[in-house]
Amino acid sequence: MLFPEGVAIDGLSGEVTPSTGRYTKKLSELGGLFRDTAAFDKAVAAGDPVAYEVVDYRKEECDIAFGTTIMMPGKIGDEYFMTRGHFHERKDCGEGYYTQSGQGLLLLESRDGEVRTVEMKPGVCAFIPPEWAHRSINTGDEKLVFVWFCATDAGHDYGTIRERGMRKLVVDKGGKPTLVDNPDFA
Ligand code: PAN
Ligand code: ZN
Repeated sequence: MLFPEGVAIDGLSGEVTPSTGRYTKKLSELGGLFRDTAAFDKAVAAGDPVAYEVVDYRKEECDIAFGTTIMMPGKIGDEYFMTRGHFHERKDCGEGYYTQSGQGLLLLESRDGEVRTVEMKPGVCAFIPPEWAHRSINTGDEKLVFVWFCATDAGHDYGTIRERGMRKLVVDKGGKPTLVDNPDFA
């Protein structure tokens, strides 16, 4: 039987207490994500920093799960540190992203090619509808921390975005995050 409990979420560190799992993505695990491969190789060789960390609170016997994503600031070439991005496997599963600290941009793309962005800033909860791929981008100089919540069995389809990329990129143009076409979009 599951029992209720209060879960503390620290809005600055993203720590979840108690948590049920976590993983860390180092830059070297994100090969192919950034266009500037020379800058990528250089950053990996110079220490392979952590790009982001995900902490979760999930019980397989329950339909909802939540947790945090903690994204480090950084850039590879003119692209900011970003998550891999994915569709959910279950076609009826959306998600919410509630930003607690930092600044970012959520890049979304529907199955039929619509592109939208939602600003990620403290106090804003982004609504991610089902069948929209979503990628978070830390456009600020500090950690970007957000709480996510979705169905426990939503599932992650990473392959689609890994293979063909997203239609748009967010690049630093003169210090401003700017949405541009992805020349490599297949
Ligand atoms: C989030 C993401 C998390 C990391 O929990 O999984 O921010 O991003 P990637 O999974 O794209 O690497 C979520 O959207 N879960 O469904
Ligand atoms: Zn998701």
